[in-house]
Amino acid sequence: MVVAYIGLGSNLNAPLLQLKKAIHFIANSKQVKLLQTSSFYLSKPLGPQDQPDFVNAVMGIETSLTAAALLTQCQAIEEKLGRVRKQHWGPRIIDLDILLFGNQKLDQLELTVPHPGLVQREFVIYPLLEIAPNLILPDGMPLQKQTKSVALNGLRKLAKDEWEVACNV
Ligand code: A4P
Ligand code: MG
Repeated sequence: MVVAYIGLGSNLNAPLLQLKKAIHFIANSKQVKLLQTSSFYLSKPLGPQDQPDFVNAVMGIETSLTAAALLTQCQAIEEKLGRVRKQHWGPRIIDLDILLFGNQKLDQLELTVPHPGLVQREFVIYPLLEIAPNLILPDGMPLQKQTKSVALNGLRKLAKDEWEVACNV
C-alpha cells in the first residue's frame, strides 16, 4: 500500500460541488482508502486571469494501485464529471493531479511525480500542509520548510457558511 496525495481544482459549474463529487468518486474507487481531505480553499487563477477564481483542495489516500493506474482512475473521474480539455491552464470543471505517490519519482510526460507545480503553487502546498504537516518530500525537504517560501497570493479557506455560495456559482 502506498500513501498518495491528489490535488483537486475547479472553477466552473459550481466548483465546490465538483470537488465534493470527485472526492466521493475517488474515495469509493476500488483499491483506494480515503485518509484525509483538506478544507476547501479559494485561489486566484494561475495562468490566464480572465477566468473565475478556483476552489482547490487536497486529499490523502492509501492505495494498492500503481501510479499509472491511479492516473487512469483520476482521468476517468474527470471525464465522468464532464471535463472538456480546451485551453492549457484555462477554466475547467475538474482537474485531478497526482501530487505525490509515496516516495516515488517518475519523470514521464504522461506522469510526473512529485507534480512539478507542487512546491510553488500556494493552492496545492497549503492544503497539503493542512493534512500532512509532518510530511517529508521525496527529495528530503520537510514540507513545512518548503511552504515558507510560497506566498499565499490571496489563498483563503472557504468558511462553511460560504459553501452554499460556492456550490451555486
Ligand atoms: N500529467 C503528468 N503528470 C501528472 C500528474 N502528476 N498528475 C499529465 C496528473 N496528470 C499528470 O493534464 C495534462 C497531462 O498531464 C495529462 O495528460 C497527464 O497525463 P491535463 O489535466 O489534461 O491538462 P492541464 O491540467 O490543462 O495541464 P496541466 O499542465 O496539468 O495544468 P495543471 O498544472 O494541472 O494546472 N489556478 C488555480 N488557482 N488553481 C488550479 O487548480 N490549475 C491549473 C491547471 C491552472 N491554474 C490554476 C489551477
Ligand atoms: Mg492537470
